[in-house]
Amino acid sequence: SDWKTIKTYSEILFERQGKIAKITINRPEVRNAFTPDTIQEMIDAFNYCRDDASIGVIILTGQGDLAFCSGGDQKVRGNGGYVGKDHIARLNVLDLQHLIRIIPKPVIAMVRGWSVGGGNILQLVCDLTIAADNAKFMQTGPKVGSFDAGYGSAYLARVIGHKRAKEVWFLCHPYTAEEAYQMGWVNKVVPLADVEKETLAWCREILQKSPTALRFIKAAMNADTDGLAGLQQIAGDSTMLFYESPEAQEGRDAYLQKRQPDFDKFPKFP
Ligand code: 1HA
Repeated sequence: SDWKTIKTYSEILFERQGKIAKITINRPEVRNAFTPDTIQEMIDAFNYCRDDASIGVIILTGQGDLAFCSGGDQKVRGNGGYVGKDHIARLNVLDLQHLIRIIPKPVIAMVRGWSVGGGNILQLVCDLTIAADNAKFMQTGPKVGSFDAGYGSAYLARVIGHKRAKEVWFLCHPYTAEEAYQMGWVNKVVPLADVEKETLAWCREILQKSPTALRFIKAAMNADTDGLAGLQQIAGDSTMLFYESPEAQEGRDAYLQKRQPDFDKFPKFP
């Protein structure tokens, strides 16, 4: 394929193809269950994508056809969270959910096979989801003694509706790709063999669009959902644009030159 490795990790793959980055959970022997180290590597890779101005869209996926991700690795589940190399019990997938939400570039989940538990919430918080026709979606928390009462519940209810979200969590049934599509849980279902081709086509269309426009649309939808934290994000984007203007630069320059700023020359639009 045309993918080139950006950086080598032990539990994920991190590749790019032009302006498209791809982060792949690479633990297929456990259906791509994640440990705190898997998550830490994903956080590192997403931060790389955030900083690299030449990356415009990010694909999140799992290795192989059997699973996108089966959630937290129950073999390393300790008593206060999941335990990685540093022996600290963590729920750091929550930090990753937040990072996927605030990263100002579209993130697309490409789902083959099982999308389960905390893995299914990663799929949920991605901006878009392209599912293979073999995809299956399921929450298991109430069966295995866990729950995600944050994005996993309240945001799920926004996406698929309250009745459906309660059903998903109370019954822990699996849902097919087609059922997920009917619920508005995923954007498109395609044959397994075509899922990467279709995801790349969506990426290429997105890359033709204004990155600032996309950034504000994502931030606005976050602001509506995330309250003050979402407002902070869209406010930060406004500050970023303002810093590029002569009006803001006059304020900075006047301060540095120890003179009064002259803001009169700037228009006061209606
Ligand atoms: O809820 C949270 C959080 C909440 C708040 C804050 C942070 C959170 C972080 C995480 C989570 C969670 O993710 S809780 C939910 C944890 N995940 C599960 O309960 C899913 C468990 N797995 C399954 O239900 C099934 O394996 C499967 C539907 C994904 C796939 O079934 P399949 O195709 O029949 O394969 P299976 O034979 O079951 O699995 C293949 C191998 O992968 C098995 O290992 P083996 O017997 O060959 O040694 C299986 O044990 C392993 N495996 C699969 N999923 C996991 C796993 N091992 C550890 N952890 C897993 N999640």
